[in-house]
Amino acid sequence: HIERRWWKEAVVYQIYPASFLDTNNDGIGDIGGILSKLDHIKSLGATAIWLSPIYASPQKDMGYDVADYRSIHEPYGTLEQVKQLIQELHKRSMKLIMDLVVNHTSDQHAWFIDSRSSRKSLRRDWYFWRDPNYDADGIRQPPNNWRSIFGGSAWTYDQDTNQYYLSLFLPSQPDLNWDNEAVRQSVYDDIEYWLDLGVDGFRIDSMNLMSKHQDLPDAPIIFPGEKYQPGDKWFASGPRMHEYLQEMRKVFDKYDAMTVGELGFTKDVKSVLEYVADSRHELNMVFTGDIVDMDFGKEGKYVRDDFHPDKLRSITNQWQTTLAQNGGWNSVYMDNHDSGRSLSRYGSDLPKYRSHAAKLLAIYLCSVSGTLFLFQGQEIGMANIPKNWTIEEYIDVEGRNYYNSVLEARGGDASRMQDVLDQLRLKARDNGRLPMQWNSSSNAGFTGSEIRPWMRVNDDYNLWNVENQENDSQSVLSFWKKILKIRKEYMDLFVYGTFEPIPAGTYGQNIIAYGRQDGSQKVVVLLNFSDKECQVQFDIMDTWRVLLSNFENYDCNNGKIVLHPYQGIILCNWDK
Ligand code: TEU
Ligand code: CA
Repeated sequence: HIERRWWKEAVVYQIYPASFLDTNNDGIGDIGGILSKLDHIKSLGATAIWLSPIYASPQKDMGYDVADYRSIHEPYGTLEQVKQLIQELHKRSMKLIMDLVVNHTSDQHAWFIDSRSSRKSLRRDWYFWRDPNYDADGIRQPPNNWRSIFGGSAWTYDQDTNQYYLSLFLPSQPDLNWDNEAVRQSVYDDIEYWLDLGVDGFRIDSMNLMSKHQDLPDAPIIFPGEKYQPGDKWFASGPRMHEYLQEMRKVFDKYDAMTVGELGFTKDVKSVLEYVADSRHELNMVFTGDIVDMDFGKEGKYVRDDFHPDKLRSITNQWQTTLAQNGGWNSVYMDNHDSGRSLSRYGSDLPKYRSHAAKLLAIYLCSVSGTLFLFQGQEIGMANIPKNWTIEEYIDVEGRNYYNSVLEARGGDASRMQDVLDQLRLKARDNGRLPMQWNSSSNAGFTGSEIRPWMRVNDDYNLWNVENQENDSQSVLSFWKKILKIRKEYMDLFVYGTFEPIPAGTYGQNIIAYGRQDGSQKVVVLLNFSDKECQVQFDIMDTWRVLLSNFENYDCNNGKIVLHPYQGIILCNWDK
């Protein structure tokens, strides 16, 4: 028996503020834009918004570098508008989830400015400061061999005090030292500030990096010959991680706030349960990331490894049969601001498949158990950056750093970079950051037609936009509305019901299939994750009816269902 909670039933719509809607014609999305589209989000069937960071920030990493947790990045708007947003959401019975980025701050945060000012600063220990190492030739080196998640050393040298500070992401994102109690209390104060204003929960950024091994030991050599190595063995899910979460949870519990932690590197079921099992009093759920990483190569994100339905099947079966059954809970998502669009990677954005593939992914997401997270644009089937765009259109620091490092390794020959561009086109974070496509006017209605948006608008906006799809009952948007209604109507089954995996091979390699059940109500979900027609042996004649499919016509005869490319179908055992 699974306990009912509001956050388990939530449909969370993630907004990437810079790319949502610009209302003052500076080319950057803003809170005014969000306020004006609440009815769109509500009509879709979402019950909450997760807002990527809107705090004051020099924007070296699009706001994931916070300079002041209590004030708003000016181009986005004012605190008054955020209060209004909370009010308008609550009026609509919707919730606001904010991003909590406290593994690190910006180097412009007052805490860091103070910490950096002198070795004697009272806040020196709020960050990780260490003396240089000197190699055999007497050359200054970082304190250890950790590699930054964005490339290069994870240490940044400070000339004035002749020490290095730890920066697992950018040099402008120094890691906070959570082992220092004053740091933790200050962060909790900032959290309470927002909860007092009425915020309903947090998505906790880089959650499990907040406790590092206290000796910061060298990383094992995983890539021989490379100077810097992945140090996650020592900086992910460190020794005091659970202690800190339990301490922080006391703050959240005062407000019945929801939490979802971004969990990197730690992947096994047992460890995940230690974060999310109810009895642990830590987090409500985590983003494990394995679905957004399905096409990453072993040697790194941008190394080619094709998507195969087998991967999605086994990841789905693993989490769907373990977390909720052991007092934990799943988050369900395929898209966010850190990844290419799932449509372009696991479905297809070719014109002949695009609409059906987007709906297939919707069927998957809405028919498994957990709290559902959608990313802006997913509801209209937005796609990745077009093939013919050049490297100049990619802005994000992660992809740019990768491109530049390969370019350098290849002697600066830009004509030999096509393979890297192909990988960026699939997985670069920029893909999820193109402006939202509202209508077919120039710049897709995202900003004024004469304005240059901060990121280029996808070439396909003329056809693929909200306005067109609102007026089309066959559109991806109409389908999302329909399926979210069904998910809500049969919440006990789709959100809380049991999950029965149907083993690989039962219906062929390309089909993902599973059963869901609540009491006597059952569904079977059949998903063709390929561009091939597939025949499935399934006798639906007497007991089963079609609850929903992404194709108008289905062909079920003599115990066989013929699934079109990218067809998904939910069969139910009750009369509709
Ligand atoms: O992401 C954490 C993280 O580990 C990412 O580097 C992720 O692995 C990568 O983006 C995949 O390409 C969070 C935020 O979601 C991300 O936007 C920030 O850049 C990062 O933290 C630093 O705050
Ligand atoms: Ca603006």
